[in-house]
Amino acid sequence: ADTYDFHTIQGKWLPVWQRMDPFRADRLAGDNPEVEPDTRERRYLLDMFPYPSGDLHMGHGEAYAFGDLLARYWFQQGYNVLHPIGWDAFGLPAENAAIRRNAHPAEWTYANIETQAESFKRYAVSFDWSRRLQTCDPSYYHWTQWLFLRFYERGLAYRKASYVNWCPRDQTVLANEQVVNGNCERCGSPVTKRELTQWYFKITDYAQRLLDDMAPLEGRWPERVLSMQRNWIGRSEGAYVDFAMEGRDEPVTVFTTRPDTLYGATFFVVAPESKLADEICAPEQREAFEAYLEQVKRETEIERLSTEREKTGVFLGVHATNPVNGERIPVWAADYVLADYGTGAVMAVPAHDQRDLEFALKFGIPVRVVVETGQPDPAETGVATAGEGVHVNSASIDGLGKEDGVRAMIDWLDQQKLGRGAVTFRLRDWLVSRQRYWGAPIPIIHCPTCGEVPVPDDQLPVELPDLRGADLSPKGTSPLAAATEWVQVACPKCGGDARRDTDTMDTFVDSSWYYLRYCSPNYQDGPFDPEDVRRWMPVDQYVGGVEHAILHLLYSRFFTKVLHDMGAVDFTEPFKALLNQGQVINQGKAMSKSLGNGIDLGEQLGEYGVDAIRLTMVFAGPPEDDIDWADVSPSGSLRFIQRAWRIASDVTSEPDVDFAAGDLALRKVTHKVIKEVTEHVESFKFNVAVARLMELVNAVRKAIDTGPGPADPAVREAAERLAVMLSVVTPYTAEDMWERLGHEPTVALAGWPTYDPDLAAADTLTAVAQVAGKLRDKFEVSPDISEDELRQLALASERVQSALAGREIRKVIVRAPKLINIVPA
Ligand code: ANZ
Ligand code: ZN
Repeated sequence: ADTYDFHTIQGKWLPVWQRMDPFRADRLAGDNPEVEPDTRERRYLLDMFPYPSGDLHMGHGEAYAFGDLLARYWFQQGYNVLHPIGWDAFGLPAENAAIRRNAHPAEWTYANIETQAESFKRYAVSFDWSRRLQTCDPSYYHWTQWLFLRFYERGLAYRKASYVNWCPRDQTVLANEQVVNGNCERCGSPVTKRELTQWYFKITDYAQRLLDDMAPLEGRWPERVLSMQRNWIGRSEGAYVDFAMEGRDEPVTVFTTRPDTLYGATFFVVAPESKLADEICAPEQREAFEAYLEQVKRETEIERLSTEREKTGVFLGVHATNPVNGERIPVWAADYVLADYGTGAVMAVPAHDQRDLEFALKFGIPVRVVVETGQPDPAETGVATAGEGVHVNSASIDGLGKEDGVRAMIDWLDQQKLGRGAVTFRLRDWLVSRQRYWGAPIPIIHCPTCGEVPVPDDQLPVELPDLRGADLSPKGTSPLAAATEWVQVACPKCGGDARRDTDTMDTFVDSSWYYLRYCSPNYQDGPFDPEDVRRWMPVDQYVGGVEHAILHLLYSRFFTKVLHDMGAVDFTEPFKALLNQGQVINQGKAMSKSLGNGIDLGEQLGEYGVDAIRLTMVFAGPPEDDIDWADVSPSGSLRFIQRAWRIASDVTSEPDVDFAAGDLALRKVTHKVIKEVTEHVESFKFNVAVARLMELVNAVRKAIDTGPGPADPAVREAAERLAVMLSVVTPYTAEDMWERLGHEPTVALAGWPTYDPDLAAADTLTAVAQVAGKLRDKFEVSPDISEDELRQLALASERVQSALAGREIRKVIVRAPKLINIVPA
């Protein structure tokens, strides 16, 4: 047919590509890759893998359009590209949906995966389908469990009882990262606290390295992500200081960033839910304390740290001794001190810490200025003075500035053995256990005699019991506990009756190593073939949403470091470069059911076709920016694609014509466009690259209609180059153009065009500079030089300057690009 119809074109090429399977990694390897390896330079492009919670949505459409553009560009460049796909298939969304629909999470999950896989194929993403994986497959979580055991052996997986974030609706524990503004990330319910024994990964051991190793990522990861990670890790320098505590043999240690303010410490605060508070509370204050504790447990962390809220607290009826002056200061419990930061206890310096000041003013505790900053008295103003100043009322450090004071005080504490310099991190250990069904079971057995016993490696995977028909709705204990036969097991050590751990792992554990599994997805002897990982890793380019800026990326970095320390990999960072795409929004707002502004990807594809939608995504703006679907024009994209396709149909020359014999003007445009598109793609300016391709389409159209005509070799050259470059954005149209131009499929591997630098060189023309109307200098300039650039150029000229001979300039007349006239006074 000679009219463009995307249905026909999609229906024609999809099966051809499926037969060809052109995007396999190591495609050029022989039957025995050890003997005949694919020796081309390798590139690993990783798209964040999807959750199978329904069909693909607009956000997927965007993210995978960008990822695929880069992957296809690399394929065209001739690299040996690894571009895999899989599913992050465990987790709450699948489980909740399954409960709602009264189906097993596995059925629901695998059905969605099939739907998404078909959609990906239709969307023409250049995946290596032979490497597909699903984290809920036993063949995958076998190795998630295996890794858990290696962490356990290294002391990096441990259990402890603690207050945890609890979602009352989902009835499950949440990691700090999953609490957003005090609410459950998934369901939005306010998060409360609960004491539970939970499994943790000791990511805090890696806090400093997670910071240090960010250096090589500068400039290759978005700065926003790096700074979010830095804040999350939250390194603080300061000191530990020991305070003697009434009724207790051991001193109590506090962490402070301002040891120099010790003389200003007029009270002492402990976190209400800390063991210490419970231990030291005097009998006559017990009742008040316990009432307060109950109140605090109902609060969220955000409320507790809020600076807006009125301070609350209760006196514990005991005193601590300030080590620098022997002063007895009252000990309070207050919710603005957190149990799991620093030591859970603080020395309070109301003059120089705002929270302490508000507390002191409310409860009538003295405020003592120890740093003279020139600001008014905090006790009067209610504003603590935190800035630079000179120490006063501080004995030996009087007269010193802040930094010297800190150093002198740490030295003194050290000598007296009353404290020491210290670094703390805001980063907490990673809570990995969940009381839910749809996750990888924790491979530990609890034996009454032997305690925690790891499941032996040869008994992995510990498969999920079927539990078909069982009630999976959240109850606060793991549904696995109901699988009695599964739970009861012989202790691997003593053979006695023992019980399996019934918790499952956080899905972030699954996604912390999937990029390694892709290197050898069928490997049976470990999570990955070390040789394959050495060939492919680290990932050259990671593409995904900024919503993973902290959690997933930090955990993956942590996993990589642990594997490095185990000697399993020889690198310490998994992802060399990161691209965060923006969101697809509609009418300026995130799409949501309640707003009714949702756009369905499937419907868009049905109306405009895959290529037009992909092009719309790419052309909308810089990839990091949000795309407002109300502002873009898929029909405009479709019209452009039709114009491009029409050009290929119009070419009348044979495929072997000599391009050099073609029309020079058109050839110049073609080569210039190749040059610019290449540069724009390399620097992720995909939208600008598309704009250049549009320019090329216009130029060829003109050449066909009013210029040298459809038989000119330059027209064929332009059309062929256009097809290849378009293939990274609009693969169906490009393939069809390629066929119309007389070539075999697939255009995807035709090879990225190169340009002739002479033809691509920008045209120049001669600009003249006059002084008082007299010609003084000439310059070769670009036709699109700006007035300002031309002015700069003229004023920098020695000839112009000597003609001016130091005279004042009265007027400058600029007629870019050709003329500038400088009129002296
Ligand atoms: C005395 C002091 C004087 C402090 C002063 C600050 C200013 P960053 O920088 O975030 O690490 N702190 C320590 N542990 C705490 C906890 N568990 N909950 C709440 N606050 C805690 O904060 C460190 C500072 O926060 C510490 O330094 C301590 O107050 C407080 F003029 O000690 B400071
Ligand atoms: Zn035992």
